[in-house]
Amino acid sequence: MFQSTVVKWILLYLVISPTIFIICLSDLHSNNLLAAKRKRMSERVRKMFYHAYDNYMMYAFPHDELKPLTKTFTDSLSELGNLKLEHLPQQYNGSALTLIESLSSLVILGNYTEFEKAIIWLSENLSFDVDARVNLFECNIRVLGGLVSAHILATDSTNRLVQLIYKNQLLDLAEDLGRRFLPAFKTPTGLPYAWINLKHGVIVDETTETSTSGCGSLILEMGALSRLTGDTRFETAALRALRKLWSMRSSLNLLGTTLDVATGDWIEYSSGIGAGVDSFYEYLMKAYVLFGRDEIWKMFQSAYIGVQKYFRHGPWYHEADMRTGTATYWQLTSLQAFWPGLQVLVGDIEAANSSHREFFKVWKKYGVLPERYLLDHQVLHPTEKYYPLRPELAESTFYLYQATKDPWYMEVGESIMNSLNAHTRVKGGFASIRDVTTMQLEDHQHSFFLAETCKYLYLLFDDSFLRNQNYIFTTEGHPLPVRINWHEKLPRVYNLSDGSSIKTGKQRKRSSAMSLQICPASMIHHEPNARRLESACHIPDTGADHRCFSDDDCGVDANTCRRRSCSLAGYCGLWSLI
Ligand code: DMJ
Repeated sequence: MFQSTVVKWILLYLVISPTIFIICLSDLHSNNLLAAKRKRMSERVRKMFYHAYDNYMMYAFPHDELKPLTKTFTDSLSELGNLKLEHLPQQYNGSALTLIESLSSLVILGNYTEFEKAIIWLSENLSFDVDARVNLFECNIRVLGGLVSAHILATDSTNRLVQLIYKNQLLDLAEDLGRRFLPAFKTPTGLPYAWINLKHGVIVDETTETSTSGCGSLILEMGALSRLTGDTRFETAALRALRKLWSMRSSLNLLGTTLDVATGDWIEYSSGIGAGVDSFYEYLMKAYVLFGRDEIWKMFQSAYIGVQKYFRHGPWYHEADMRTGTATYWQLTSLQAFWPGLQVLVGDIEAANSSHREFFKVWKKYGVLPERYLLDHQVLHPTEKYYPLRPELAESTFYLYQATKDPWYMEVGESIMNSLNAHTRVKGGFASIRDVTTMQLEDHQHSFFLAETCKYLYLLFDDSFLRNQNYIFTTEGHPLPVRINWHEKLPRVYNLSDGSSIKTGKQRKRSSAMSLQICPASMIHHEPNARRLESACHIPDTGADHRCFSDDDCGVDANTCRRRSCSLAGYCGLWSLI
């Protein structure tokens, strides 16, 4: 009896062990295949970046942006925010905008030689004492953000710079620019003018109209500048504007799209998560991650709930009147595609995934994402049929891949890359698309193609840059490290015993800002019986439309690990905080 049991076990062992071995081998094999694919894909993105960069350097530098069809340039800094570039000034000859926007991407690609060369050139040649009327928001996210981020990357502990004895030249330039911004905030409300002349300040009879994103998305760059220089005026001005803006919200915690900085009155009451508002939400969440202010976290929570409650319809987001919450425009705008990425930071992974899928379907339908798409009729907007090489879908794809490690997102990235190469790549760089129905091109390579589109695609396939440091990315894709000494109050996950930095020496973990700050949930969605792996801190999304019915559906908050509850509107959250 005993002997026959032993024989059975031995036989079982002989059958099972090779099977396990084969399974392990095939796992290993598919992991290797995946790694090889990631490598191949990242090399393809690298080539795309350099095709755009080299052509800019050849035909446009030191002007602002490349015109890839005619192989010439445009000094667009003074017209950013106006895609038509109608009123370019005569006496302005560019600020090497695309080079500034490329700095952090060069570091992420590991090209420190070019990074250093660019720093030397900018240190010796860049001046903001120019008679150019610039859009404060655009100049802040592209130029100030580009310089501040590059300064940090030039001075962190990685010793990237070899030849140069770096003496904070980029920070000096950033500080000079920041000072030129300050007159814009001298309004009765503290809300900044949308436009400022870099040499002369606010011009006479300047328009007092601005947008919510225009005055509510300055805190990351100006806050970082204050932390780096010790001059608190930048952060104070940006924070004051943000507080004022927030005080103008409706009882539904909604904001409008445009407003008057002199009176603090709303001009356009309809708003959504796209153009004119988008980065306002993004900066609340990211400012909390970067500076750890509870005040901003509370603003974000209320604002986020407002969005989910009044703008969301299944996976889509329409616009609504801030006073009543009544739906106004049923339109997808391509800028909205950043939202799933933000939701990953929040921890709403399933909601992020469902919206991302819809955006990608529209991308597939047209080959790229049109600027505006009418949701109620599922057709293109009659005039806004363009695609100016925007990054938002790639950005969300990167965040979702980081959160889930689902290889499906790599397929999305590959498909985005294929479309860009098929439709927008020309001999002289990458051109925007004027009309997605004809794929007729526009002679403009926007600087955000290098700052964001290529960067997010690259990070999707090669995230080694994120391994040893937690970063948040500004709305223009410039990384800012999450530092303990910038934090008013650290979320518990950051509180390490040595107190010297977020992660040092042996305590270093292979995780990013978002996986520490937010719940690292992973799931495999494309299978019929989706398998879900959740961390202890995950916020479960409930039901097909992500709404909860009872507190039990809500799980635990990713930041505090406190139990969440179900709101009257059916959303999970830390409601006692609000
Ligand atoms: C970028 O300049 C920034 O992402 C901004 O917030 C809005 N979108 C453009 C690119 O589409």
